[in-house]
Amino acid sequence: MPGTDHTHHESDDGGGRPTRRTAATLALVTLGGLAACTDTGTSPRGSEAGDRTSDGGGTSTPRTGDVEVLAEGLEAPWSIAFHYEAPLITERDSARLLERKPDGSLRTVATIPGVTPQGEAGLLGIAVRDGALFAHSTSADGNRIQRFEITGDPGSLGLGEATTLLDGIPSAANHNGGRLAFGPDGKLYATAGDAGDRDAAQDVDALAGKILRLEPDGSVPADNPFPDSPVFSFGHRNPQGIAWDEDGTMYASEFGQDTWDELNVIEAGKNYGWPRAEGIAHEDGLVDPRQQWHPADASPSGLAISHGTIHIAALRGERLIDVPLDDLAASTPRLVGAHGRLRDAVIAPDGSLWVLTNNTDGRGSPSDGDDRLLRVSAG
Ligand SMILES: [Ca+2]
Repeated sequence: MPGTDHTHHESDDGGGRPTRRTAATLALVTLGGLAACTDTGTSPRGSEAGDRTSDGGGTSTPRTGDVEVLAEGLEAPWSIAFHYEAPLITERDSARLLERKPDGSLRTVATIPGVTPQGEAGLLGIAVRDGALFAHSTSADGNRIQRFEITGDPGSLGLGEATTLLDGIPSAANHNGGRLAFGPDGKLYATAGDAGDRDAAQDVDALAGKILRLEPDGSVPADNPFPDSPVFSFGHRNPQGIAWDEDGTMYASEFGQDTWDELNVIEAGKNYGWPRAEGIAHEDGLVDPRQQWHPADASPSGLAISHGTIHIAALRGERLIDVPLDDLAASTPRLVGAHGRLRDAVIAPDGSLWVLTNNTDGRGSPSDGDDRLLRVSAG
């Protein structure tokens, strides 16, 4: 990869292992693995939040401020999706697909075959539609999008054989994209990083540095902007979050190089600038981001939209960034530093906001398996 483009990778951008990890967080680790927090008024989490509430009935998860810990013991988790009510979680490096069981514990549904994790590559985004799992992962031959039938019932889910819908998406240890989501149009969207080949982002014949759009069977939609191409938008560096509002407008987060991370409104066939521009450039022919942040304050990965607000999970910024849909140039940071790096944000079937932490990857230290799945108040 270009020697000039190594300054802002998602996983080395924090400058080392977090040191502000709280005593309460360390206490959480001692809880041991995958135990759920569904049963008790004796949680050691009490020290983490002065305003922890107790329902007294033993039925709710202990609260830590406006955050509930739904699962812990995760290792480099990347994406959440729901099969009906059942939450599914990917782990990037282990290539495991996990299920959060109704009792709150985690079990392995399957290990996705043929995944070759390296740096930011591995098992990445997932989406679920009509009883099938769609997974974006890295193989020895690049990133691919695969479909698997989901079998069984919640608590004992399984996966059928893989059907590869698209492969040969350029992959790399950095700028590897990886998000996957269904749009309101029923199409499957995927984000592809430039994989270290920045010029590929401007080449509409290349799959790197793009947002891609497929039919659920992997074919190219007839109304894609470039004939017979899955390319939907181009000029992206490393987009990792996509979601739509109720009007069908598409939003995407993107890692900048070392100056500006971006929030973009995505439209078919448009050029989002990279590498000609990073952030707002006012150049003819390029679509500017609607908001930009310095990487230290953001490094945005997954995003979700509910109740008129875009919620962005930020890695290096170690926060949730809330952006109101009616003012895309505004933002409110939340949970700053409280849970470390955040990787994904999704809206659960009940409308609540779920977030994955991301403190166990890319630090060059032994894995603690102490990443967590959180439920966060909407605002
Ligand atoms: Ca841009």
